[in-house]
Amino acid sequence: METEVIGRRDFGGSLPVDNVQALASKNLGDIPPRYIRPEVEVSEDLVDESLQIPVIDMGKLVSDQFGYDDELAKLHQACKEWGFFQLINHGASEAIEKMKVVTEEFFELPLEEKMTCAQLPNNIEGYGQAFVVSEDQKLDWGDMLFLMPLPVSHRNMRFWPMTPTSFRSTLDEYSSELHKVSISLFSLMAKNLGIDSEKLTSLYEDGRQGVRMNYYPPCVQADKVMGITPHSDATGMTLLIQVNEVQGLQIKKNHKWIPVKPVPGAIIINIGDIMEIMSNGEYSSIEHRAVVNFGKARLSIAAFHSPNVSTNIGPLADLMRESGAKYKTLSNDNYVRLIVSSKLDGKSLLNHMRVMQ
Ligand SMILES: O=C(O)CCC(=O)C(=O)O
Repeated sequence: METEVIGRRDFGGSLPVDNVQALASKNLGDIPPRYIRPEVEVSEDLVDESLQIPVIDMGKLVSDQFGYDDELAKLHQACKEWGFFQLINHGASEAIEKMKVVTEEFFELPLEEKMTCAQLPNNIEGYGQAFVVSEDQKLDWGDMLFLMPLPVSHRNMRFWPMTPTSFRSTLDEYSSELHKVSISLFSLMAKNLGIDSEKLTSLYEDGRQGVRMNYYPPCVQADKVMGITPHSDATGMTLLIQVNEVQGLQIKKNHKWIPVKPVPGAIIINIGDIMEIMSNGEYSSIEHRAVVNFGKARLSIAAFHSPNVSTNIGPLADLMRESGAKYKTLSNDNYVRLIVSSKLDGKSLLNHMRVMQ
């Protein structure tokens, strides 16, 4: 059931499940069957290490720079053909480095301390897991802390850690720096799509931002578990940071899983379902997953950017004149409700939104 809390809406939550970091620390020989994913072994053969996602240089995308036109075209290509790219020279490095430190410090706290930020029933924010909708669903080998820093007026400080002491101010700065990067990218994408930049950026200026900090503990059966189930992001655009040196992100291309090798200092950007819908299919949101390491914990931080709460989710009018609408339009509330009530399952959410032609 939905509840309204000082202008902020709670759209439902996830069923409570065991803490994976605590489970991993017991060093069990065999892990509980709910985490065993037969499909991981099958898909091992389908990993292709030969390709890498494009790298886009934001330094060249400041107008009138030498190389601007070529880089803009490269960005368009990356959004159409990959839905994923790494962004360098983005100007947010300082905030990112600080955020990495407080995120690691938070997950190193004793469980009781982390649990002061635990999720509550019917709420997606806090420390716990997301997208668990039934008691027999297979589980991911990871814990998360999910917070919604934007809009500022909707922040629920109840879930924001007080330890480490700089966590809150660091997340505040991180949130605003990454929001700025996202707006610059939306503006460039609008240009590439042939629409007035304002028409896209105005939807995101006071939009929603969710930050999901992921902790994937090491696992003795790492080849049989999944850190995060294959999914595309239901939001507009995601800015992802790998916190430590342990790799694990894989994206699907040509029916194969491509491991992403993060460029030091880069932000990994991906197009979300909302951007695929708004661009009327010109850009693609891409299925991705995170695999787990045998010996080391992996940490990542995903910042999801969505339009403001009054924006309906559907193709932009300027982009459906020629081909008609390839996706339905839903109110923002109904779209969010659809996300929260679904389990992660590839691009299944987008399939609900497609108009059969
Ligand atoms: O950990 C990663 O690299 C991916 C995280 C992710 O896909 C998510 O948080 O939605």
